Amino acid sequence: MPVDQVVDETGATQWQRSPGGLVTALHPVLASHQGTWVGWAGGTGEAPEPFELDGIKLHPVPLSDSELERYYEGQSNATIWPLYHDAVEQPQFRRSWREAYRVVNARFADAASDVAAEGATVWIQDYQLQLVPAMLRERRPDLRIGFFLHIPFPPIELFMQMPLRAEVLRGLLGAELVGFQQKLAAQNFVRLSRHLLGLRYEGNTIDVNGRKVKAGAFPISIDVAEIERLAATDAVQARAKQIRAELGDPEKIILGVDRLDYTKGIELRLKAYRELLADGKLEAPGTVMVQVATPSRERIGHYQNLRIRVEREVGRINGEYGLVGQPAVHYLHQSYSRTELVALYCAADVMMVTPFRDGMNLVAKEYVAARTGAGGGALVLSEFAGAASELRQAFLCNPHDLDGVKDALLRAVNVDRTEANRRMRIMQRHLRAHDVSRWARTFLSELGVPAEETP
Ligand code: GDG
Repeated sequence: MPVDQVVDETGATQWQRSPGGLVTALHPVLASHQGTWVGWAGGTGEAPEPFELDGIKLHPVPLSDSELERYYEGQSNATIWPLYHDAVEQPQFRRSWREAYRVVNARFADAASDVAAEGATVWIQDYQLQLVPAMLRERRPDLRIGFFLHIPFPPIELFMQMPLRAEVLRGLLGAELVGFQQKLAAQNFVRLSRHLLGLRYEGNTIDVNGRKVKAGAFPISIDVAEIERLAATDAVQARAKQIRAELGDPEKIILGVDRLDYTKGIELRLKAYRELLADGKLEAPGTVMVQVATPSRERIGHYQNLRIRVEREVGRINGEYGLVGQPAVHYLHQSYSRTELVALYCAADVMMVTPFRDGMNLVAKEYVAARTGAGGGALVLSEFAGAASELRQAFLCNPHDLDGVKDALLRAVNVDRTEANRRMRIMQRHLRAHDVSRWARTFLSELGVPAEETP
């Protein structure tokens, strides 16, 4: 759920809305239509009672300790997440995880079925809930059901590895509209329906025993106006200057901001930087790298191994190229406020976004939006991030080709200001016309929601 629990001055626990594009986009629609957000509130054991916050109703669904382990960390994040990201890490398959996935998906379907009014629209989000569309349709045939997948949808050969494959596909086909970040993902899905279930399709419309299911690409975006506004505040500008000063006023700051996830190519980006230092093409402390790696899914083995590898690489770079009081890489395994992130975007000359596979990647879009005022700035972007289809003026690279990444980084570091501004302006114009409200509006109207009821 888009809320965090905070303790106020009196020591009482309160709910607070957490920032984020999805909630910003959906909040107005939910608030004006007595909408309910059904979700997991975090934590295990009994769920909090339903409550209202800022005009929207929140309906928490509980998870037990063992479901957290089997459904969330297991089936969602150790089976589906790696499988859907090109198996960058080996997906793990366990029967007990699958069962927990079914049980929890059914619980979400029950909850949605309980709160939805007659003929209501239900929009289900992401890979943790792929069985819900069909489960909900069975319970409530009167509802209008949409589904959006935030992560990639894999090619047939990979999807076919999953023991739960037919159930997941039938689950998704319970929706009237299944949305993806990319056209290719929608095509994978449509072809898979024929391959696995023998269903016929025309264009992107699948015939499920006489019922039409549409698939389509709806690239998600950010709240551009909010980032632009934040970046323009005196506080953020002052903080950006201060960050530069604290880093020793280097000529160039290279930034990475990611959840510490093996899909994001953090280790690769550090290697590219190290080799450029070794080649003498970059030098520290004239150039400094800052890597924010927000803690994520810390109980899962893949993530624990990644942390060890990344931290070893950071230690190696600083050992070889740092000076007393002047590390070559500042590595921050911490979470930051939104304002601090935007200040970092404003302070950075080069942003590196180098995932091996990423549904979209909002950090790339946030960096571009944050550069509106200050000018300059260069984005190094992996061709395997969904964002690469839109941000064509970035320094694009193939993350599987280390020399290519080094080359893109070097070009970004050395780009002149006029060229940097030209590239940024084109991307900024694109983002302003394609913000997260437009994403939500486009999806909902394709689902058949009347225009006056969309954001
Ligand atoms: C999934 C898909 C798709 C990061 N660290 C902090 C923080 N963040 C914020 C960023 C950005 C968001 O988290 C991360 O979004 P991404 O898109 O980069 O990546 P995923 O988390 O993997 O998201 C992805 C996305 O869903 C949306 O559909 O784009 O492909 O994998 O907004 O700014 N925010 C704060 N502190 C941090 O330390 N406040």
